[in-house]
Amino acid sequence: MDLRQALANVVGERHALEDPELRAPYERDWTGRFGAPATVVVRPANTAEVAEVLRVCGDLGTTVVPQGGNTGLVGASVPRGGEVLLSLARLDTIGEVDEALGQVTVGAGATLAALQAACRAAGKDAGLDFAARDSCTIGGVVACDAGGARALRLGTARAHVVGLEAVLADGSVVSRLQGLMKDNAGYDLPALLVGSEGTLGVITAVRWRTTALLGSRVAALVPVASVTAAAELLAALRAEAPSLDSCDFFLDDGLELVVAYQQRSNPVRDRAPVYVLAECAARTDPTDELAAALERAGIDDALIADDTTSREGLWRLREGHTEAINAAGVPHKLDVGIPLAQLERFLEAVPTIAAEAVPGTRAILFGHLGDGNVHVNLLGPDPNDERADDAVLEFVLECGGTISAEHGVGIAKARWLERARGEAEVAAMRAVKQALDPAGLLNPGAVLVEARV
Ligand code: 2HG
Ligand code: ZN
Repeated sequence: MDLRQALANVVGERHALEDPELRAPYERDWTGRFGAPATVVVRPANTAEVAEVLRVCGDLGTTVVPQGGNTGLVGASVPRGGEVLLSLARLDTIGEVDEALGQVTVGAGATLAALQAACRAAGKDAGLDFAARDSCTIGGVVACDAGGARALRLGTARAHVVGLEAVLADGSVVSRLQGLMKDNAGYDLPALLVGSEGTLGVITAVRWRTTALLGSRVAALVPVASVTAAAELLAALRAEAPSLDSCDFFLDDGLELVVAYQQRSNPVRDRAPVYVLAECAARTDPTDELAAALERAGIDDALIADDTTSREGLWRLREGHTEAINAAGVPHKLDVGIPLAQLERFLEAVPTIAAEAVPGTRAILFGHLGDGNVHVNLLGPDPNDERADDAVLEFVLECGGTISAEHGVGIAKARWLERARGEAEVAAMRAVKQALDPAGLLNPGAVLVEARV
């Protein structure tokens, strides 16, 4: 029996897609930089079908790329060519929120926005948020340990995972969905699977820890003269505003690009090299806390937004960067983490470093100030020309930073993992991969280059 038919027998004819037109949306990533044809796209309906799909692929020796909402930015969730593309989109059920425990079981294919809505309906908060909320799915969010703006207060996806269910490469199912907060019996397999980018197992469901719903929010967009001034503002916010929920930044050229793309008038009158977008959230109005922090930092020209519409208007300036950049070309995306003390040096040097590596390269820099998480977007180099990426990543390591903060390593940065983590750590990672996926079935080439399995 051929592969497609064997898979169709598991998931049903309608959910084993061979037609190139039907496969196409699963085969190219959001930026347009990564992707290749899959042999077949399979859309199982539940964990048992996922397990059977992996067994069939194992028997026939076919590699598998798991995919959630296809919003990944490092090429980890689209085919490299010839794999089975395993879409988790149909595993989208969200259980009832257990109000006493503050937990909910959510299928890998449920979107972050759907989880947020379910939590809100139960008087809770999902505690995680970022621009891809309407398309990204919880399995992918956990598989790459996504972060977003609120990570500064509530942590990355990892902090919200009480337990999870996953199918391992041999088709066996491991499950910790009971929601036991204290359960240290044996190795913490769920923790190992968080951030493993589909290379160690396929996450099918997550037991999610909700947070308190803080109904009162206020945001401030603050133009500042330098990154040093931005860091001083961050310190003042931390000192004066325990309600600080997020603290992002962008630069003036990014603002111009976004405003032009969104065809709106620039709401910022006092132009500056750097803009900080800070938001406070509390049960009672946090405006006074925010005002006290701004005063302590000597700021009197902030744009304050204390209603939902104006807050969303400010956030569109920050979150709109990704779409505006995509409209300008196929970006090389380097999601990196930089120690705050090195941030000024980093942001100043990167445009020159990138342009020296590939003349004409344009660098657009923005991100999450509170975490030192910088999204370096490079426009200009061909999709396969990695000279500018390499030069920037080299500088990241020189600054004592990390090559991946919240998007994952994927295939985009796998080459860099050993430089970043060192030989011993990568050898241990290979040993884990070898133990859990000895045939190298799952997401080959992601995280570990040529995993010698
Ligand atoms: C964000 O913070 C996302 O908006 C995407 O992590 C970043 O487009 C990017 O580089
Ligand atoms: Zn981000």
